Amino acid sequence: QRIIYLSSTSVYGEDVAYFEKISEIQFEGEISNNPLSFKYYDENKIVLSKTMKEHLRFATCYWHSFTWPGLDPFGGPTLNRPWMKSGNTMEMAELKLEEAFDFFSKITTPYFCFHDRDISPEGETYAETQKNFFHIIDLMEKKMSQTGVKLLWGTANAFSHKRFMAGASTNPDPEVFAYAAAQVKDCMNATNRLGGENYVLWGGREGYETILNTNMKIEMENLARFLELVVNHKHKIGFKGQILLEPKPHEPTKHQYDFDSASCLALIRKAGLENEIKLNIEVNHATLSGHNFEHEIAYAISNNVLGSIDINRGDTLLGWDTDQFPNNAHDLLMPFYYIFSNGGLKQGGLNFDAKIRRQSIDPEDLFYAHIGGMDVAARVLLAVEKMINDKILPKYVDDRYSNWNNELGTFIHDKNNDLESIASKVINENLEPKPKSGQQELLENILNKYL
Ligand code: XUL
Ligand code: CO
Repeated sequence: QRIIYLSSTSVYGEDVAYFEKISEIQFEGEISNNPLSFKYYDENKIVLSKTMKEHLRFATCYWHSFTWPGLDPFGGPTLNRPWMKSGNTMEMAELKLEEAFDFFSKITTPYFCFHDRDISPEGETYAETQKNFFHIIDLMEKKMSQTGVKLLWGTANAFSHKRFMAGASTNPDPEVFAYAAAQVKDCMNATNRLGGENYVLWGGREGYETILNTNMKIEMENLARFLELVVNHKHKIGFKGQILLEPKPHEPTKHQYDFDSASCLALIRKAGLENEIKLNIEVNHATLSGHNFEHEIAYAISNNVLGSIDINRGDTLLGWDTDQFPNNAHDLLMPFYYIFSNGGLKQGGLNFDAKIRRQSIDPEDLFYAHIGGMDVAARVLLAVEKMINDKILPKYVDDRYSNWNNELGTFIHDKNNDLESIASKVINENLEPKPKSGQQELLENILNKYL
């Protein structure tokens, strides 16, 4: 009943199902030369009093790994996969589900993530689209209980179809808003049924191309209204997961209202939902916004809105969202230090919102990509454990701010005091601040020791 895959490479000379020749990936340690093994990710290893599996909460994503066919703006599909052979049909959706769960089980990410349109095709009408979707959700529910793979989050794709070309909730046409609302309602219900731990909203086209045709006030009010509807629905259906907003500065639209963590928090506050919505922060979106990942993480943690992570990597020489698998330990060290010294990922996780390169056309390539990402994250977690136990960084930082616990700091924070009483202290006490070294180079040298 499975469609047979004829591989392009010599390894696959015979007819096989796509991942048939690959078995479950095992931890073999640094000494192993087997490229299909983990060198650092040992899911049962205890780090900072939990297992690696419990800390890192990896998820494989459905879209880049099973739906994207290897397109770029100049060329067509390169990934010759059996579930893409005869178009976007229900038969193909069922095969895709089969192969995706085979992969999830073999790569051993405990979670996965999906968009509604990744798992099932659109029909002629929304009613038909909905029927397709819930048919696959029924099968997915069975697959999840057979394999034990869990859902980190679901989300709706309200950006690919041409009806969304001018946005979803920020569209000038309320019919498009209603259409997106219908999709999000169904996808939230499905996520709830599957025991999803979060529900993500990525704006996609919630922005604009030119102010010439745009009423920004209406668009932003409608976006806030959408967030309110989502939160109300969450409570109505008793969904226990977190609602997360995912920042991205541009691409596809030029200006996005959800530009970065700070702009997303402003939107959440505009809707009065600061106790209801957190953030799903993506590495490559952080760098596209002109920040780095650690800034976005630190901003979210400082404002108590860190929800989950889309883990990937950009390319410093290319100015777009390359969504590569993470493999640079240095880039992850401070973000992970911040996350794991502040309580960890909790209900969130590390979702591989990452794709293999167009030329990576063999079944093994998807494994190498995930293995590399899981190993680098595990390696950084081990380094972070040492950093936390050594307590060197907090010593410097705490010392730098320690005067805020003294008399002047307390005086400034005391609401009974005002600008005049603070200013008069400068004259009466003859205050003359003494500059102190920020010690950046010293701290950078300390950090290097952990890699
Ligand atoms: C797009 C992106 C999305 C979201 C979910 O750049 O990151 O895949 O994560 O819609
Ligand atoms: Co993402």
